[in-house]
Amino acid sequence: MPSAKPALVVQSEQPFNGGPRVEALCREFVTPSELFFVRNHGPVPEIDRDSYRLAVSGMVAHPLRLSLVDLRTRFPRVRLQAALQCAGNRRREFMTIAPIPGEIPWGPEAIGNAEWSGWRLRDVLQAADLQAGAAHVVFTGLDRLERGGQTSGFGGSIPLDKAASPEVLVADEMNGVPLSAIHGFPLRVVVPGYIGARSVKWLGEISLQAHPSENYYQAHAYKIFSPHVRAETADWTRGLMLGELPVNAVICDPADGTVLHDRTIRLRGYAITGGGRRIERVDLTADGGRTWQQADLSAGNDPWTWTLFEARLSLTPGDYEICARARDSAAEMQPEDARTIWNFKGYVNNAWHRIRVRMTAD
Ligand SMILES: Nc1nc2c(c(=O)[nH]1)N[C@H]1C(S)=C(S)[C@@H](COP(=O)(O)O)O[C@H]1N2
Ligand SMILES: [Mo]
Repeated sequence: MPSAKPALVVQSEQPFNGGPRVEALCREFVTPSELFFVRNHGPVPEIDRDSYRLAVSGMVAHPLRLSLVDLRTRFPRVRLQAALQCAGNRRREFMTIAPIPGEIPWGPEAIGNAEWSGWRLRDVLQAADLQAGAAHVVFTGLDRLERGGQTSGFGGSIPLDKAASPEVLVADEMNGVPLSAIHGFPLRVVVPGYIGARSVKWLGEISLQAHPSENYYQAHAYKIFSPHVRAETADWTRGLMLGELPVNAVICDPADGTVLHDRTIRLRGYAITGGGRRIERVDLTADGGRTWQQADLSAGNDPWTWTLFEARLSLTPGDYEICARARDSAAEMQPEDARTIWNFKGYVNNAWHRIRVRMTAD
């Protein structure tokens, strides 16, 4: 669907994948829907609102089949601002270290911060009455993806304790209007603080089980390995399933490679972390980490949204590499060197973010 999002830089048309220009990304705290990145693994399914039912099954005493009207009448509506970040955000920087074939070369634009509305997942789970031993909540989408001769929906799971947290939603609205087809109409999961892949779109089924999802995108993809492991040598049973996001900060404006004339440079960007932690500070350096300047943070400092930052640096003429790094409320910091966290699928790059700028003498 080529015209789905004209404001996005397209990574692929089929399936549609794209994100905004990085400079446009953090101008507003709530990302306008037309600038919200899109990550699809297959074609966008067409779903009829009236015949749609959400199945809740597996280790539950009362399996459910819920229409959109059932959801509206049985559960209290909640609204929540939260960021979604793809595990592949900032993969392009990893690709300059060693090739990562077959994956989308995302810059830092595979992230957005929206206002979601819908119902608490825990309210829906409570209505289904969980059986003892249920430990993972498995989501399956209604998209049809081909993998090794088999067709199935995109899927993944989260541990039950996360699923029971109040911030995890089954959402039908994004930024005050019903979800667009491309963002998951009529219903998607929103799992703040986790990699975007767990926020399953076009949600068809929620299933309770004792172990994580066997879906390809939980059991195989979205696993992380040490830097020396390659696709050919990976023992997939030993890869770690990704869940919570690490602390990360990105300079959005100015863009990498900008030539500047004023002696003061205004930097703006975003920071995000996982696990219900908060961003405590973002620091910037123009001298390779010898001295750091603390940025101003946007108000709110909510654990599930992103935090925007802004700083002014005074620079004499010359070429600079400016780096950003954040620190969160669990005293987590970002690694300096992306090579120490490189992995062959290119996931969760949270190394110091670096841009090069030139300050001219005129
Ligand atoms: N059914 C389904 N859900 C999905 C996906 C998908 O391809 N199919 N992509 C996932 C990934 S990897 C991400 S990062 C987010 C992206 O959500 P967005 O396209 O609304 O930004 O959706 C997730 N949910
Ligand atoms: Mo993703």
